[in-house]
Formats: sequence, structure tokens, C-alpha cells
Amino acid sequence: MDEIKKEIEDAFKEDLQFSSGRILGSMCTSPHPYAKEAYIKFIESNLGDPELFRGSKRLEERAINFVAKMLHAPDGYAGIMTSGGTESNITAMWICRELMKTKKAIVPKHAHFSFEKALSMLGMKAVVADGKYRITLKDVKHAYTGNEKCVVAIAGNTTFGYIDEIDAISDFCRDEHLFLHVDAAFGGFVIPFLDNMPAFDFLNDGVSSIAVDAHKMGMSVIPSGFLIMRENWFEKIKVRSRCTHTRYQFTMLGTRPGAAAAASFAVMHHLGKEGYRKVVRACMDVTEHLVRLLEKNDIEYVKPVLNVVAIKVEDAIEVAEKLKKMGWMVGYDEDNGVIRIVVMPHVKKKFIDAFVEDLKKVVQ
Ligand code: 0PR
Repeated sequence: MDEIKKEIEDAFKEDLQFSSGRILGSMCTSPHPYAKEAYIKFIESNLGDPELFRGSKRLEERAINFVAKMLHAPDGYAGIMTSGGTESNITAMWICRELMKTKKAIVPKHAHFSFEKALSMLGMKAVVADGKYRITLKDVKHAYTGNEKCVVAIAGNTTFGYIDEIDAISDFCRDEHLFLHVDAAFGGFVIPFLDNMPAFDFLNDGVSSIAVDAHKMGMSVIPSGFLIMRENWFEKIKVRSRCTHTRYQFTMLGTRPGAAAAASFAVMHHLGKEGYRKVVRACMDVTEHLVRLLEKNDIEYVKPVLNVVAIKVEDAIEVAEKLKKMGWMVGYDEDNGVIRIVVMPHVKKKFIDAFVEDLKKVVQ
């Protein structure tokens, strides 16, 4: 027994901790203490059989409601909790295929690789909309042949944190009767709390569904994803769930953690909009600090719109590898020639200062 405990302790020590300040390339962070506490309390709960866990189910509904309101979802919306952006995007594509009877989707070049998984599983094909850092309506129109019925747009893309031209794309999708899924897995808990941001959510009447993760900027535990639909199109993927205490399931997963729902409810209702605004403001403050240091040292970067900074480098793999040897974990995208810093709440100014000193040694 002691040996097992020791092995667990050793493994835990081997894991990097967000508090070390060394993790600069992750979209996750240390969950809020309220989320951790609720998670442990509801550790046994299974939302695959919600009749047994009615309290958890209620907290899931309350968390979904918080996210839906934040996204200005209209009356008649429906939502589910998922394990994260990947499951939300797969489910959205699944519903879209069933609802629109389509096998094609217009997908931005900078879309997260979860769409590759989704389309492969669903026997669908991507029609790529190509744009620099983000896509505009022009890029969608360029890709559109008249046969596609599904469009994906991103609010906070993985490499650059850029927001596609969702308002204009939404008008186009509404007029052409296309399904528009917005992947706001990252941006969903950032954009609503910043000023002068474009409308990316259900305020655009052509937006059909939105994916948002609370385990990214929502400060909740992993796995906390949300998928909100303008109408209850989850009916399209409903299956009879024999031998559970409920008749149907509307989710990709069967057994699902009620603990994630309790944790998400706890942190959302504890922080509220004002609390999230403070979290986001602090991250943007550190982002601006990083940008000033890059400017000062003549290091090229892509001007950030959210708390994601893509730094231009000659060989992204090599730079990331050298930084790793110095103890810094950054994301890299060799296709776009950048390393990526995600300025999450655990990324403090003092870590950025030390990081830029080392970055200078690597790139100059
Ligand atoms: N959509 C977007 C825009 C994303 O950036 C991501 C993940 C997803 C969907 C998928 O979300 P899940 O991974 O929750 O299913 N983006 C991060 C990335 O690739 C994921 C990540 C998180 C990577 C933590 C590293 C890491 O340490 O950058």
C-alpha cells in the first residue's frame, strides 16, 4: 500500500503545476477553489443516469443556463454539458449532419483539429475557407459552391486567438438557410467580458449553435464543456437509453461526471459576470505587458485580440524545443511559423519577464 502511495506521489511530482509559472502554452489553468470543492463533493455522481442524481442534474441545468444567458441564447434554446470543445464540436457536426442532411461543412483553415476528428467519424468532408489569421465573409463565399449546408466559424482560434467575421457570416448563413456552428471553446469565457468586441453569439440570428469550455477561461475543472443550440435540435441525436432510469439520452457520452456540473455551477455563480470580468482584465493586462516586452526587444508577433500571443519564429519546433530545455512549455504551430503563449490566469508578469529574457537568448 505504501508503495502505491509513493508511486502516486512520485507521479504527481512529475506533473507540471500551473502555479510553477512554467506552463505558457496551455488553455487550461488551476480551477477556482469553489470548483475544486464542489467537484470532490459530487465525485460519485453520474449524469448518464440523472434520475439517481437529481441534484446534480439541477446544477447542470443551472450551469447551462448561465452559459446560455452569457451567449444571449433566445427562448427555446437547449444545451448540454460535454467533456470539452472536442465533444461539443463533434456533437454539433453530428446534429448538423442529421438536421441538414448534409455531408459537407465549410471549415476555417485555422479550425481546431477536433473538426478533423468530427468529420472523419461522421463520414463528412471539409470545404476549407482560407483566411489570414481568421476568416471573413469573403472567404466563406469563396469556399461556398451552393451545395454546402453547414458552416463553422471560430471565436478565439487555437493559434492566434482571432475571431472570425461572425456577424457578416451569420447574415449570409441566415439568408442562405445554412447551419452555422461557432466554436467559442476558448473565446466564450473571454469575449463577453471585454469591451468593443464584435458580436459572436446568438445576438447574430444566423448562429445555430455555440461551443464554450468552462475548463478553459471559465476556471472550472476538466471536463467542463458546453454546447448550446438555438432550438432543441438535440432531438436529432436522441437514442433510447434502456436500463437507465430515464428513457432517452441526447449526448455522445453515456456515463458523464456530475462533479463537473457541480464544479461549473459553483464557480460561475460565485464569480458571476463581474468576477469573470476581473479575471479577463487581469489576463489582458499581462498580455499587454508581454506585447510591450516583445516590442522592446524587436521580437515579431501577431497583434493579439484576446489573451493569446503568437510569436513569429523561424523554426517553431526548434524554438519550442530549446525553450523546453530551459523549462518553458509553449505551444507551437510550425505550419504558421509561430510559438504560442496563452496568458491564462496562472501566467503572472514575473513569469513573463523571466520567459522573455530566455526567449531573447533563443531567437536573437
Ligand atoms: N476549439 C478550440 C478553438 C480549441 O482551442 C480547443 C482546444 C478545442 C476546441 C478542443 O477543446 P478540448 O481539448 O477541451 O476538447 N485547444 C487547446 C489547444 O490545442 C487545447 C489544449 C489545452 C492544449 C491544454 C494544450 C493544453 O495544455 O491549444
